[in-house]
Amino acid sequence: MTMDEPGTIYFTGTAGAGKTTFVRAFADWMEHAGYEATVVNLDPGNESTTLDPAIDIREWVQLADIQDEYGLGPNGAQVAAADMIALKIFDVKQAIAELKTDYVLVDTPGQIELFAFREASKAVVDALSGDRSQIAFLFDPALARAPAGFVSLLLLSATVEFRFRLPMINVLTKADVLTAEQLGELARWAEDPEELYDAVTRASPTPDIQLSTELFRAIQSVGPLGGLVPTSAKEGTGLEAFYQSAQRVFAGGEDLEPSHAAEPE
Ligand SMILES: Nc1nc2c(ncn2[C@@H]2O[C@H](COP(=O)(O)OP(=O)(O)O)[C@@H](O)[C@H]2O)c(=O)[nH]1
Ligand SMILES: [Mg+2]
Repeated sequence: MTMDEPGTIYFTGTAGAGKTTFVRAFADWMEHAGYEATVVNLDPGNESTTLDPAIDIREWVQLADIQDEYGLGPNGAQVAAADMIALKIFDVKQAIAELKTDYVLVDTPGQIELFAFREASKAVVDALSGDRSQIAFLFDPALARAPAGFVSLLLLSATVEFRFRLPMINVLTKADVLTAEQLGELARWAEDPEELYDAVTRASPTPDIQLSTELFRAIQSVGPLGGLVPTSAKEGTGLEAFYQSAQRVFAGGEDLEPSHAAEPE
């Protein structure tokens, strides 16, 4: 690890999970706390008027141009763009290096499949990431508050980890829309797969026991979530706790990768 290498955090999660809003809120929090952070937008379809990234992929890759040039609709253009980003990534990397920042906060495409499931994204992350990189996976309460939704997000988070092989932090967004009771429940599910299993079986009276059991065996062998940091970008809560979690990962480097990533003794 070189000390002048910035710490990079990629923010991912399902469409509407709050990635863009969180990146802006966290960048503001960091600035107030006296840290140097640079916001990078890797979402060519970003429509946020508030993100205000220092480096923006739309300088290099424009959806409207791709639609015109290749006769594609909006979805096709998004897919083509995901691959084109990889071709421009060394320009992005150069632009980041010139800013000499301590932290790089990367907003990723709204549709998670464009980031998580495409070979090009692996190339993008490999090219941008130094030794100090991690992924924040954002849990949207709209999905996470039902047991089945929570399980789906867990599996998606594990898929992202499997693809990128980077340390992960799981973050609950929009905590302000949940009651204290709901927050407590989500925290228990995050800590204890048995609690989650009970909730899933309670929620569906005739669960596919075989499938649920196998899925939970997989979740358990992947290991505990390592917590779910509750945050609200709207109210500015949980941002310091998120910073501390990210900091622990950066400080520990290899040693602090999730426990299940470690080789058996
Ligand atoms: N209540 C609440 N809404 C939020 C919060 N963060 C984001 N949102 C809303 O969730 C929606 C999606 O947010 P956005 O950041 O665009 O999600 P993205 O698609 O993951 O980038 C927007 O309507 C936001 O205003 C939050 O902390 N609290
Ligand atoms: Mg977004």
